[in-house]
Amino acid sequence: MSTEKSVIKGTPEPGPVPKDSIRLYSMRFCPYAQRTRLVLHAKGIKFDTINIHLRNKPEWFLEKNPLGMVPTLETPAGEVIYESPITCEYLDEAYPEKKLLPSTPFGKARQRMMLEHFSNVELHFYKIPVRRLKGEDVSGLEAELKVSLTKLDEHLVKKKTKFFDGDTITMIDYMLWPFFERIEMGDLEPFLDNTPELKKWRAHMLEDPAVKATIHSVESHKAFFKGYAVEKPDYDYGL
Ligand SMILES: N[C@@H](CCC(=O)N[C@@H](CS)C(=O)NCC(=O)O)C(=O)O
Repeated sequence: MSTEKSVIKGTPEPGPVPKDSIRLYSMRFCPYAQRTRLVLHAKGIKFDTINIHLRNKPEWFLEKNPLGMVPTLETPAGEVIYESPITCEYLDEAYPEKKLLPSTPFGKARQRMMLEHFSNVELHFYKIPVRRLKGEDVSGLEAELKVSLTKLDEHLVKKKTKFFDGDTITMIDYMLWPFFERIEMGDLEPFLDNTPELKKWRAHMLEDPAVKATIHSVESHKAFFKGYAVEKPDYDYGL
């Protein structure tokens, strides 16, 4: 079973997850759910998707994940996994072909540390444009984002590689990508003017098949954001 339109309270619970598959509860414009979608595509995992209406959630979804958040994965055995980095690590371990995380403990720790640092500013990609629309002062948030993007750029300069952990794409690239896909959504492109390596990384990412499979156009992101910013998100925009 797979749905595109988001399901609401009162929608019957979907049947069990087929044995050779995994299920993703998602929302089409969620950057966190996109992380999981990127990993599912990159690893060629068979999955179905159920999009949840996050303002009118089905009761059975809240029973599976009391936090009521996407991404949430469900396995054929009825195991439920949530929090985007955890879902992605789970997939990398449960489907060992084409590993996305490094094999050494330090390699894994290095990527997790990078993600942890980025998590302090990831929501700035939303907060800055929302607050700008409300006419609020965003100079503090802008300064924080600038520092963080400069650090990412410096990392790429030092490493001299196409991606964050080498010349091939790995988990950390997929964890960061959804926010950079949305840079035009919030008119944040000027932030890349002083980070040329990050700009190049973005161009390399756009060539990746998993990115291509999960991307929304700038126009769609902008249209979704317009509703989101005034607390009227249209989860089914474009369908
Ligand atoms: N820390 C979570 C964040 C996920 C998240 O914020 N998802 C949003 C949609 S983009 C959500 O499910 N919101 C529903 C709610 O808060 O009720 C993760 O990494 O998975």
